[in-house]
Amino acid sequence: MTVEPMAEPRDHFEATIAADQRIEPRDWMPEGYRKTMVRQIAQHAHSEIIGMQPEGNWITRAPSLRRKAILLAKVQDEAGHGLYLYSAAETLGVDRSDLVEKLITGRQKYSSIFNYPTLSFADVGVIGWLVDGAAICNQVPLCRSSYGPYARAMIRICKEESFHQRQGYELLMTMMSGTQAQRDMVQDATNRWWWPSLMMFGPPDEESPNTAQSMAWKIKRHTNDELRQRFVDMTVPQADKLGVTLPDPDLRWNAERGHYDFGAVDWSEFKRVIAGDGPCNAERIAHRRRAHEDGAWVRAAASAHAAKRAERVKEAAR
Ligand code: BYC
Repeated sequence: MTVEPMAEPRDHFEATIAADQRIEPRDWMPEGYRKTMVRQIAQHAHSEIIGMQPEGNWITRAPSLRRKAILLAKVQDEAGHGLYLYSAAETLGVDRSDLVEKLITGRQKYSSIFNYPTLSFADVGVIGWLVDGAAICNQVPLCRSSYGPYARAMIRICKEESFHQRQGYELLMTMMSGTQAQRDMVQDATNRWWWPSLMMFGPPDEESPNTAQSMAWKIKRHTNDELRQRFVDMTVPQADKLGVTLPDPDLRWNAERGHYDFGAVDWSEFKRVIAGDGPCNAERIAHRRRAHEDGAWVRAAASAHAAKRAERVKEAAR
């Protein structure tokens, strides 16, 4: 069903949202909607790019050729996700180089989760299981987000994230059937990543300034707390099957609610991390800035090539 053009662009926008149809780049949209989309897509793109670092840290030390090939492919997928997302943001009239500048000067956020260190190879498995698991929970509903280019990018991203989640779980299954030292590594990594994974969904609903408007515009389809609960419910049986303990003494099934109850997240830690004071914030940004500077010659060569080609096309048309 398509929404018929209307005399008032605002009416067309509202009717498109109400009919669960997509807003496309050529459509009129309120400035607040455009700004929210740029904010969310840019932050998401930055997260994918910064998210290459914690796992990239283990590429040269993966314990076998097979594990190295899998990890390389996964990290390359994250780069691809970043690129689709920067392209989706550009459909809103912003420039990728400005977004990158905002990231490396700390003016735009990226996910809190990537400010934690990867201390052992078990972290690679736990990131796949918990971090990609949380990402899937958060991003599958975004495939129905109201902004067309974002929703379409999300479909492919989610397919790849599902593969990432499975590779993490398979790695952990293998380690759990290994030696006691390997099982201890998995438990230690789970202890460190569990709470930061719950923080990925954002602040509690009553402290989330953007949720109400983003839900009204159908950018977000569920609140932060709804998705966090969904993630906990999905993950507890997976932890049981794996044989690891989730580090929360308050975690228990609540038959009345039909959900797991869980303990209080330390929101002061979350606030510190998103304000720039997490364990690895400075390192992540410094690394990103260095990589950006190292790539300057590639960007210069690519734009010189594009300019030359445009000149040739112009000459041929004369
Ligand atoms: N970390 O009003 P709220 C991945 C900010 S990539 C940092 O609830 P909103 C993956 C929020 O931006 C993971 N900041 O905001 C990649 C806002 O600040 P501003 C990234 C956070 O937008 C590689 C303020 O807190 N995923 O999965 O309605 C390998 C108030 O929050 C965080 C996405 O980006 C956080 N965790 O909801 C593996 C998904 N949470 O901007 C995996 C798309 C909140 O007003 N994004 N903030 O200054 C979203 O779904 C939503 O933007 C959020 C936040 C749920 C994250």
